[in-house]
Parts: sequence; C-alpha cells; structure tokens
Amino acid sequence: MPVGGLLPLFNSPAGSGLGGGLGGGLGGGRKGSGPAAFRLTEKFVLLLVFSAFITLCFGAIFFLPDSSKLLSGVLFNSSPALQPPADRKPGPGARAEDAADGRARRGEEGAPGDPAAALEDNLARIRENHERALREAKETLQKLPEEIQRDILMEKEKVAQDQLSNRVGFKMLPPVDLAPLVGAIDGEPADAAIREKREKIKEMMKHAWNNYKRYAWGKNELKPVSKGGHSSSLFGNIQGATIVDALDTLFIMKMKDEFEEAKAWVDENLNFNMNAEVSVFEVNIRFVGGLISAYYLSGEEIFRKKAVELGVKLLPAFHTPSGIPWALLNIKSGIGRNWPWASGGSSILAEFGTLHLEFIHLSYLSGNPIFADKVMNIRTILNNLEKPQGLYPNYLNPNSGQWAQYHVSVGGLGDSFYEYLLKAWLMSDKTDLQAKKMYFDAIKAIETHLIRKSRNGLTYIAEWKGGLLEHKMGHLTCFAGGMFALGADDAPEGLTQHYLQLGAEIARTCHESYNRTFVKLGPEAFRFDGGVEAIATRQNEKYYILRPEVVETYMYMWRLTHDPKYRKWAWEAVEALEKHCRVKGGYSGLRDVYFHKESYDDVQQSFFLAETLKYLYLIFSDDDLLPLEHWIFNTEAHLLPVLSRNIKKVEVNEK
Ligand code: DMJ
Repeated sequence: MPVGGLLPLFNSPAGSGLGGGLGGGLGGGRKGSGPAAFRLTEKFVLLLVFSAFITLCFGAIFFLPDSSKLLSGVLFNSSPALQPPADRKPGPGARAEDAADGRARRGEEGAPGDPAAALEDNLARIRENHERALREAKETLQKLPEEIQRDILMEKEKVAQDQLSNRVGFKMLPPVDLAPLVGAIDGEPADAAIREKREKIKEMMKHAWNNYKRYAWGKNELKPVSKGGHSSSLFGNIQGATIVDALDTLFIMKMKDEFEEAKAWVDENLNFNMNAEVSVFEVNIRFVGGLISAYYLSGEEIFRKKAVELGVKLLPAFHTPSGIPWALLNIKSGIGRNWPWASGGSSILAEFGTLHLEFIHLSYLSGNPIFADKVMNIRTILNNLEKPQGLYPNYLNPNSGQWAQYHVSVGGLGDSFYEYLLKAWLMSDKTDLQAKKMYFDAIKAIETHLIRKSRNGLTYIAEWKGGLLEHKMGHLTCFAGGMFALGADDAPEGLTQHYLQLGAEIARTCHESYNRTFVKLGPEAFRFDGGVEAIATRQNEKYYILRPEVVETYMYMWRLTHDPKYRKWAWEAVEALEKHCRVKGGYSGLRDVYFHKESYDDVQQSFFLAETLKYLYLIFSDDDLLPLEHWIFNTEAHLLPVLSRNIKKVEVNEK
C-alpha cells in the first residue's frame, strides 16, 4: 500500500494542502466546481469543529469520575458483574459500589447498566468521601494538641526509622571525619617503675580476657570460680557484653590480636534481632558506648554499623506520653515498661539521664537527628520542671512527665545524670550552655543540701529523702570526686579551686572507705552515723563487685593535679585486687570486704575490663594517652571524642 494512502493529510501534493486531500477523498472532482462545493476555509472550520467534538468525547470518557463505569455501563451497556473482580477493589468508594451491587442483586430500579444509576453511584461516592473526611477532621479536633503532636511525631519517626534501617542495611551511613582524634595511641612512660606498673595492669587485663575467652566466650560475663558463662538479665538475650565492653581497653593497651578476635566476634555474632527485654540504660552505656568507642579508635565500619543498628532498636523506648523513655524495652516488639519496684511506675533519673552522650554521637554517626531529638526532649523536660530546693528527684513518671517520690541521690538512681550534664557541655566543645548551667545549678544545690563533713573531717555526700538526710554514701557516689574536679575549670564565680578541692576531699573519703576494710577494697555503701565514719554497718552493704568509681576519681585527680598520692592509692587498689579478687579463672567480686577469708561472688563483671582496669592503666600512663581536652569517657569509661565546632558544622550541613 502506498504511504500516501495511509497518511492522506500529510502526503498531499504541494499546493493542494488539506483541501486537496479532503476534496479528493470526500467530493472527488468537486474541487471549485460550483456553489455547493466547500472552500478551503470552510473545510478548515469543519475540521476544527470535528476534532473539538472528538476531544470532548475522549475527555468525557477518560476524565470524568468513574470513567471506567461510564465506558462499560453507558457506552457498552455491560454489567459490573461481568467485569473482572480486580476492577471492584474495596476503596474509598467501596460502600457506594456495594449499594449499587445490592440494588442489582435485588433487581431494583437503578441497577448497574442504567445511566441514572451510574450517576447516583457517583453522587453516593462523593457523599461518602465527604463524610469520611468530616469524620477524620472531627476525630482530629477531639484530640488534645499534645496527642496530635505525638501522632505526627510518631509518624515522622516511623518514616525516619525505616529510612535509617535501610541505610544501615545498605551501608549508606554518611562519611565521618576521623581526622581530629588525638592520643588514641601513646608511647611508653619514661619512668621505668611506672612502666612496670602499667605492664602489670596490662597483665591483669590479659588474665581477665584469657579466662573469659577460655570459659565464657560469647557469653555476657565470666564466672571465674565455677568457670562458666554468666548472663545478667540486664541484657535480655543479647550476648557478648564482656567482648564489647573490653574493646577499647584492648585497643589502648595495644592488645592487637585480642582486639581483632573481638572484632571478628562482633562482626559474625553480635546480634540484636531477637525477642529480648533489655535495660535501655545498660545496653546503651555498655553496648552502644562500647561500639561507638571502638569505631572512633579503630575506624572499623562494623562498629559504627552495629552501634547505629542497636540505637535504632532502642528508639521505641521513647514512645511514652512525655517522651521520657521506659527503663525496659523488648527490642523485638518495641514494648516498654518500667521497673516494677520503681516508685509509682516511674522512670529513673540515672537511666534516662544517661543516654545523652551516646545518642548525640549516634546522630552524628548516622546523619539522622532522631537520636539527638530524643535526648534533647528529655533535657527540655528536666530543665522546665520545678525542682525541689533545686534538686533533681530520682523518679519521674513518663506518663505525666512529673516527679514522683522526692528522693535525691548522687549515687545509685541519680549519679550519671549529673555526670552527663557536665560531659555534654565538654563533649559539645563547650557550646552546650544549657547543659553547663544545669550542671552547675545542680551541684550547687547538692552542695547545700547533701554534702556534709563527718566529725573527723571526712567530706561525704548523703542521700536526701523528702528533706531528711540519710548519712550514707555509696561506692557508686565516689565517681563524684572526679566529676567535681573535671568541671572545676569552667566553674562560675571563681569557684575553680573550690571544686578541685571538693573533688580531692571526696577522693580522700572514698580512699578511707577502702582503707578501713580488711581487704583494702571498699564496700558497696558506707555510713556516717551511730559513731562510725566511712564504714559499712549493714551486712548487705559490705560487698565489693570490682566496681571502678574510686579508681575513676583517682584517675581524674591524678590527671588534674599530678599529686603522687593518687598513683599510690591506685597501686594499693591493684595490690588488693591481685591479693583478694584474683583467682585462677579470672577476677571475682567479694561478699564481705571486712572478712579475713574471701567469699567470692563468682562474677567477673564486664565493667571490670571496661572501666576498672582502663582507669588504672591510665593512671600509670602519660597524659598524652587520651587527653581529657579531646576525649570524654562515658559512664562505662567508653571513649567519645569531643565534637568540635567544625565537625558539628559538617553535621548540620549534612542534615
Ligand atoms: C557501670 O556500669 C557504670 O559505671 C554505671 O554508671 C554505674 N555502675 C557500673 C559500675 O559500677
């Protein structure tokens, strides 16, 4: 067939144009042959009208609502019952369609196929959509503004979490500038005696690690006496707490082979996809903190990936009316709750207040602000709440966002909240002024209401219960000596010397609590009443579980004053650990520090490797190993670099 036959309009000979074509087709030889013949302009107008009509018809078919029905019902007169079921999916108009269907089944007037019925269906659908929109608007209006806000936040968060999970899965985390990290590796101390002591502490680490590896590899902790694995319920079924907690200590002690085997275990075995109820606080400080620290020190991506993956798992803990997180979280179902013993179903200050440093880093490492948003919300709530006498009670109800019982402590239940305020200020390169203010206000109130001197001049920090003092100080509280000293430089109103002095006094008191025992390691809590000073009087407070807080304070005091007594006291602790806690299968806690025959608790706590041995090692190292201006220790002694002002700019730009 000639092309001209297929494309008459465009293939007409020159000069005949459209008219030639049309005329040839419609009127044969009528071109210019009489008044009845169409002229070129008339033909053009006719063509225009015709094509406008065609366009109108197509528009009606394809663009009017429910055009498919018009096509079938009006043009082709077919019944919906003949259409494939896929065309009748339930949807916004499903109920209107059902009505039409019902009419058809009952043989009523207006059954499908009838154009009037199609119109009625369309109207019904429009009515239905309007009603639904009204219903939704009404429901939204009935909600409290906070509820609406929360819904929006949850929706946003879900999207962010999905994106984040994908990024982690596809290894799409943003690039991180590791360049400014200083002092992760050091030389040997010049002084031979110090070098020898440091070597001894490294040997202790080897003993703890090798026995864990031999008897409890892959479990959370070691039972050094019965030589098996020990798993605390704090981590649910998550395993490997000792491995993750020990990573950075292995790194700074240059135990390279051990670090590599720990890394391989993390890569192959560290798993968070399980039905496990965990302590959000413990998992954060040990696992998230340990992984972040290992990442910064080694630059190995696997640690960052695991840290962010775990961080994402912890996010549902914040799904409470106030955003103050639950203490316990099932990382599979995302269901959270609080400790059954906590006053009025409250969350605990030292737990929800000890997420800040790690979560700020998680946002930096993931390029997603969601983590920082969570902890900044906690900060805002705490800042806005009225504080009794300027003090922060240990219990806060996550539903009401209000304080519960008025118990205040710088030891258990409160401790690391204060520590994280100070360290948030330092970690922000001293830009987080809110944290600074909250910290200095808090310790001022603590000094006024909780800090006392014993008859013989020992400074101690008591506990405050609704205005009454309990003259007891926990081993946990001993960290505060280091904290006061660390913050001293930035203290207001010329109080630098004062806080340094306060740190020294707390260090002395805690040293006394060690010195007054048989084993020269301190009890869980000691008292300043009934004629005693710095001694445990209750049987259930006489144990020592390899805790770090006293040597932690020695470490800060040594670094900040270089007073040799801190090295001396630290060495006393080393000797006591070797003499009383070291067993063939590792290191064990003691049930009674006043008893001359050791009674072992048979647990080598993971924090012994993360904290106690690390702080001891640092005391016998030069100051260029992990300089305090560049590194922040989280509450489990994991290392977080100061986020310098320049680095934060990068983060903001990426966002
Ligand atoms: C550690 O897990 C941390 O130091 C925490 O802040 C308090 N308790 C233990 C060590 O005693």
